[in-house]
Amino acid sequence: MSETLLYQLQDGVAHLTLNRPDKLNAFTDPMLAALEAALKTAERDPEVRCLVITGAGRGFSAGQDLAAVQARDGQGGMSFREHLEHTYNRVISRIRTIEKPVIAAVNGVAAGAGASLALACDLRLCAEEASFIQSFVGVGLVPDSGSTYFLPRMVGYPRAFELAITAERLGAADALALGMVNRVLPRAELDAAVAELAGRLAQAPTKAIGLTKRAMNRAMQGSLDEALAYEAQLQEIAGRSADHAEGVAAFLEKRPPSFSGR
Ligand code: T3D
Repeated sequence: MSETLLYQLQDGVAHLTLNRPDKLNAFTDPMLAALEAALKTAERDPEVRCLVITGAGRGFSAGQDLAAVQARDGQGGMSFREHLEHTYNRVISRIRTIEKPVIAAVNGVAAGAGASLALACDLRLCAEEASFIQSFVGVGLVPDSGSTYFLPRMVGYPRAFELAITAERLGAADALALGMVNRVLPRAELDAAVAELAGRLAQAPTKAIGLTKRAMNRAMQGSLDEALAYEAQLQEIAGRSADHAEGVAAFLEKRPPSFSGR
């Protein structure tokens, strides 16, 4: 897809690899544009039933490339607001609205917007060496790319605020204890664990999973009554899917289901 963002589709799983390993996969504008395009491709391709985002080398992503920020400022480039709206916000919104599961395979440090990207994914599997840093304050910025939204919801306001204003480096084990990540594995076992989970999700009823994601996204924002009503509305759609019929038939026929994603 691009030099800085690798895209590979295999057995129903789209693998998106941030690829600037010498800079810990810090984001440049071309990389963010490629990431947005890759997410769009994966969303539209019915063959894709699960996505995995990871980083090449020893880092997941060190967030915004700070040399690029300096260059942009020096050249009187986009304002911060314009920049976020044209790049990060589009990527994060796409991850939240794509109705397919998105796994972050956090292979190393995830800092600044790199941490936000990981938090925006549906599931996080981490290497023991992985860590999360809300680095923004270190460069005089506020958390962006969704961190103010995701972090307090995951760990509660007091800890989220503390992490944001101290830029404390949170190791994988502590992130697990706080409920920020799903699993922590030795680095040598991470790829196999991600492949096993992604492979399983790529065989699962994609429509039901996508609608579950939509419902939970909405429930995080609204009241219980709204959540109950919206669940009922989405169940109407899921209930009419081929995978629902297949799941019921397989259960009654005492055989494993073969889901098609329709
Ligand atoms: O523009 C907007 O729209 C605003 C958006 C902002 C979003 C943000 O993400 S703001 C936060 C930006 N990120 C940071 O402040 C993190 C900066 N990096 C670090 O603090 C450290 O690199 C880490 C703690 C993440 C890792 O430390 P360490 O010791 O493992 O690695 P290192 O030696 O610092 O980095 C390795 C290389 O990557 C090094 O390059 P070199 O010297 O070998 O050529 C380093 O300069 C480079 N690198 C790391 N992070 C960035 C980076 N280069 C550019 N930008 C970076 N963010």
